[in-house]
Amino acid sequence: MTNIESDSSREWASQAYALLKQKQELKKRAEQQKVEELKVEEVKVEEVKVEEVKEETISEEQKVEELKVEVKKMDFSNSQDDTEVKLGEFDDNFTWSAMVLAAQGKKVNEISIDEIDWLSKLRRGLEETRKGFVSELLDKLGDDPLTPESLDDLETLLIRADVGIDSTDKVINSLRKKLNEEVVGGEEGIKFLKAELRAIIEKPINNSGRKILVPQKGKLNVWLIVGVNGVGKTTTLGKLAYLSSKSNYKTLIAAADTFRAAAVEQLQVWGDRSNVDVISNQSKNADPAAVVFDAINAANKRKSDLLLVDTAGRLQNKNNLMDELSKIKKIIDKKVPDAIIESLLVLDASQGQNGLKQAKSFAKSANLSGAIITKLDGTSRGGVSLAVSAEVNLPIRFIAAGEGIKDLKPFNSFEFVEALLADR
Ligand SMILES: Nc1nc2c(ncn2[C@@H]2O[C@H](COP(=O)(O)OP(=O)(O)OP(=O)(O)O)[C@@H](O)[C@H]2O)c(=O)[nH]1
Ligand SMILES: [Mg+2]
Repeated sequence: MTNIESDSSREWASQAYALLKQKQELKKRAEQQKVEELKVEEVKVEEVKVEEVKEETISEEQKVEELKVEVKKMDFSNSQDDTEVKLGEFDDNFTWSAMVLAAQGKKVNEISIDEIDWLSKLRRGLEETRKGFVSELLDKLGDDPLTPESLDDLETLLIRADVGIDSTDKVINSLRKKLNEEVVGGEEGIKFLKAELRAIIEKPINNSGRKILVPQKGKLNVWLIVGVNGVGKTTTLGKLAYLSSKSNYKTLIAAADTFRAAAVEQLQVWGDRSNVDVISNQSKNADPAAVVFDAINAANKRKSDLLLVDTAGRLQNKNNLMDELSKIKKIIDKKVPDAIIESLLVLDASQGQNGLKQAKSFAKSANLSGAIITKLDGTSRGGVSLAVSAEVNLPIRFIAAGEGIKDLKPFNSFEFVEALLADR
């Protein structure tokens, strides 16, 4: 399905591209018209002002200069939308992304620039993982039918890509079984491999009973963002705040990492960008549980749907870290017993097997309900997502492939596996 060589696929993608281009043009024209209207208004106002100050000593010339500067400023602020995504080239990236969307049942006129942009980023992000895994795999498999030897090669490659022993065993065993029953061609082998990888990732998601994680309406949802230092907790929280407020959930942020220097300021920047308030306590050595206490009060008062809690990753040792988390949970249970609590572990994909260790250790003590994989851009260890699913039984809820506010999306196993094996 993602065979971008096929003529009909290209034709389909080219139609989607033309439609998007048309939409973008229309939007641009509408915006330009608005700016023109504003300019006319501004000039009228300035003309009145000029009339009024005619008696004064300011020369007409000076006034025109000031007016020019004003108009310039206005143009700048109008075009300043750091979240706007522009349509790129009609290239291989576009075609591939459009095909992945089509394979999931999207119609040609339902595709958005945002989706294309994200898929291109994900595909690009997983390039390093692919280089050390898929390209070699394809060379080994070639177009010939699979052999027991090629399965041994595949096994080594999967382990090297941080997929983990358990999940590798599962994949290899089912491939071996299939191979014993019939001849499996290279192309078919890849198809089968994709399905197996998807099944591994989807298992904990299906077990959880919820395909995607969204705040449940009518209740306070509290999402604790946990993980060791530097994995991307605060950044992830900022992106989640944007996603959630854009989706019309009343959102609030609790700055409960009171240990890290400037953590509140860092959160405030993200809060400002998505128009979400941050509840914090600026005093030195503030108690994280007390911040959460205040934040719950605020959330109740405002009838918030979602409270996002940033937590510390830098405590002296693991026990302190877990104690802090359980104190926070106790406060929530006590104050809002019917709140829906999600403990989401943030894992930095580039840490590979180390990330897996963190997941295992947090899963034991922190009662996790899901994982968020960050920094999938530019790492060769994206395969660790599979190990987290298979070995820790954690549903992956979101993934991030960049530092921008839009570089985090709900996890989609189909898209992830297609991006991982994008060369075929
Ligand atoms: N390339 C890339 N960088 C990321 C991503 N997510 C976070 N980062 C970067 O990772 C660094 C650490 O991010 P933070 O959000 O401060 O991490 P943290 O877990 O809150 O760190 P502490 O609060 O110090 O424990 C920052 O430079 C982020 O910009 C991502 O998906 N891709
Ligand atoms: Mg932080």
